[in-house]
Amino acid sequence: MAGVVVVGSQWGDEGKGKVTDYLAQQADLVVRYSGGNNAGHTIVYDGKKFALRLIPSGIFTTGEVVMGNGMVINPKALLEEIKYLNDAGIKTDKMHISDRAHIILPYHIEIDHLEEELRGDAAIGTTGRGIGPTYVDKYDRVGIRMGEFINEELFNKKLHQVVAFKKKLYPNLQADADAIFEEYKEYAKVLAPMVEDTGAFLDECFQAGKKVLFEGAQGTMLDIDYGTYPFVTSSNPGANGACSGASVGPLYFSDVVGIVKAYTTRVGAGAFPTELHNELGDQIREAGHEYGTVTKRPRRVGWFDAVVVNQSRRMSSLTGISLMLLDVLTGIDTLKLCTAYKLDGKEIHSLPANIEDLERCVPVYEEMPGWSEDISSVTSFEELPVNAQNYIKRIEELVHCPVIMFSVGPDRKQTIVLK
Ligand code: 2SA
Ligand code: MG
Repeated sequence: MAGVVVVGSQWGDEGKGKVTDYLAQQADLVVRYSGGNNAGHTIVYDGKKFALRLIPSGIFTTGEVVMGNGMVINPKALLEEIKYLNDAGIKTDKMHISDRAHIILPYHIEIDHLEEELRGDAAIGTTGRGIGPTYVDKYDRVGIRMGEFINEELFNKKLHQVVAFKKKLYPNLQADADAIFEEYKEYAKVLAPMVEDTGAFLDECFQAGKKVLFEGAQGTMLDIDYGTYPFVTSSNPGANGACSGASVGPLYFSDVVGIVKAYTTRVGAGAFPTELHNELGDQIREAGHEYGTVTKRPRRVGWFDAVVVNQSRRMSSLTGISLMLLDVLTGIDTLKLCTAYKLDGKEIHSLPANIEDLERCVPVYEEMPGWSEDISSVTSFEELPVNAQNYIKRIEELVHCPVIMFSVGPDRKQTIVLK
């Protein structure tokens, strides 16, 4: 089958946008299946830097994209993003939006902020885009889906019902159903022609032999089921989410590419065993421009954690790894790789379920000599300094997965394909 999935295999921001953009050259269309405008995918196209939140990064290459039912879509943000692309001369006329995707409305954003405030010290550090509350509504069966949204009468009725219901739960909620309706019904009119049963559309594409790329958002450690709960997002960013989030079966996928940084980062709160709280961490943050695409928050930085990536390999059945930002490690004398954790004196090789236990885990490190040569213009594995080659080989061994690509800079030609 011709489906390939690209998944973030740490805590997000591994460079999925770049790899998707690259792999999209061999695809006919690109599908997003989870999350919403909490994602921030950066792509350099035609020498210009673009940041996308909702629209699949493949838009630059295939032109044809699908936003699956597993996504939560803020209609206003989507229209802003469409305009942003159109103003730059990028067409968005082949966009398919699932009639089953849930929409984010102003009260979801209000509740996101309200709940983060209420959590106090236990705040998750969400992106504040209303993601969690929209997924809550989906599972609570009070969500509004795209198919209803584009039916003015249905939308009006449901919106008033839901806002009344929410106001009973959150007495301080400011949301005004009439005002939301007046504003959002106009957005619905513009989006309506793009809304359809995308599961059926994808099936037609597969039947016709088209090559489909599935673009993950966030990363597997932010998975609601298998991530570092409760410091996670409210969806399944891994390949596991591609089936339910795009309404296709597991046999549609032939390859799953895990996107992995040569080190580790995360934004938001939550345990991070290999985090660096020193100058070296600051140095890597600056060299890697490690700031949130959406929120501009500085990302927390740490050593490569093979326990995390190995767990992601297991969760998503990774068939290959794309190792990103290798150039950022240039100039560091000694590199450390975390091979296991020590918990209560015992060595463990997977993440414990309870965050309290993960917080107590002490990384077990292996050291490797670094390299000082500029690697930003290498075009093959063989051109890399031998220490960089060894670093890649050791990662392959530790996570039981071949490195099929690596990247030494933001440009398309700085992506080197190995296998
Ligand atoms: P949310 O808003 O409910 O999904 O937040 C819950 C947790 O998920 C994390 N999260 C992310 N982590 C990394 N990158 C993300 N996307 C943006 C980016 C983030 C940004 O690409 O840079 O701009 O700040 C992303 N989205 C959600 C979040 O930090 C919480 O830990
Ligand atoms: Mg990102």
